[in-house]
Amino acid sequence: MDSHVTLPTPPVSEFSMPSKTKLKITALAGGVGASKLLLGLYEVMDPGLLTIIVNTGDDIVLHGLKISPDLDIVTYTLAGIVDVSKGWGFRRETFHTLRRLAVYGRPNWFNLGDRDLATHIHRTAMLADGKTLSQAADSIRNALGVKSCILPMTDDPVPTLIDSNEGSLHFQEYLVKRRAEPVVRGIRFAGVESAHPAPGVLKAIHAADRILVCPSNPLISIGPILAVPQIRNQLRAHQEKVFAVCPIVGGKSLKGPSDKMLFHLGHDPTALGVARLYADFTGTFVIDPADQAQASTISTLGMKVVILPTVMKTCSQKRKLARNLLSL
Ligand code: FO1
Repeated sequence: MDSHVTLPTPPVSEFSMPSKTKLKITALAGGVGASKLLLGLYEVMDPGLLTIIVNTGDDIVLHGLKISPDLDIVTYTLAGIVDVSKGWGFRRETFHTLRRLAVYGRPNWFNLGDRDLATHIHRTAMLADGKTLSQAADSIRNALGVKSCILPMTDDPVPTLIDSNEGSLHFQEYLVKRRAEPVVRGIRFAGVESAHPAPGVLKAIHAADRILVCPSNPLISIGPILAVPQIRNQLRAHQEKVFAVCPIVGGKSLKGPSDKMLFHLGHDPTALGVARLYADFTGTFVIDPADQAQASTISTLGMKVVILPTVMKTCSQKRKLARNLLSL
């Protein structure tokens, strides 16, 4: 076994650590997969010390409204109002407005609930008043009582476009309207070359005691964040503080179509395949015990490897992974 590989640690018990840690944490996040770990962190640490940099490549304008799914998923999850079974939208949501919109012939493949629409109307109105996406995100998280700082990766529009066997599709068209069925041939983040990191993003990376890359899709959730100029370099400059949690376990995605996308784009749909994508800016790569056999190969990429249970089905598993990551 390579000296860089850390064997499975004894699980941190609910009682073996102080309940709150004073580490300043900055997390890079997509939507549903990331929110599981973020909720664990929110519950075991001082939430005021947590800053989350969120993917906005999934953002889309529908019915004239600016929708920011990953920002909202993270915010609703930490506010305790998310529909836990779906991982997005409000719990006990209704869809009367969407049905009325369909009467006017408007597309209704993207399920915007009645309560959720208030968020999009508020954000769109703020943008129309000359405010930024960051200011809108801050207003929403404050109003919903979320104590952590939630930052979009950029205030500039950077829509993720999927080049597929069915042509170029907006990411939400690919994922929701076409149910991730098209074969992915390429991914683009339109306009990313001229995008700027949102205010506070580079500082949050610099000032953090630890940077966590959540178990999100490396190509279309973490990928857009890394593609914003300066962010990847800033992470490289703080590589020893970067801990990435692998979103692939036993060759399968924890959530969504990551495995399929990795495969179609010529990457290994394995922990090692993800490790290769992160090796230039990650100090420690966290894999599940199911992938222990890949640990020594991953460590040859120059990262430390830590083996921890990363599957989070229950609240206790979310808190346990969060505690384990804070205690490394
Ligand atoms: N995901 C779906 O699979 N179907 C939907 O109709 C849908 C609507 C939706 C509305 C608001 C929102 O914030 C998220 C929504 N999502 C929906 C989730 C979203 O498409 C993706 O999971 C993320 O963009 C990927 O993180």
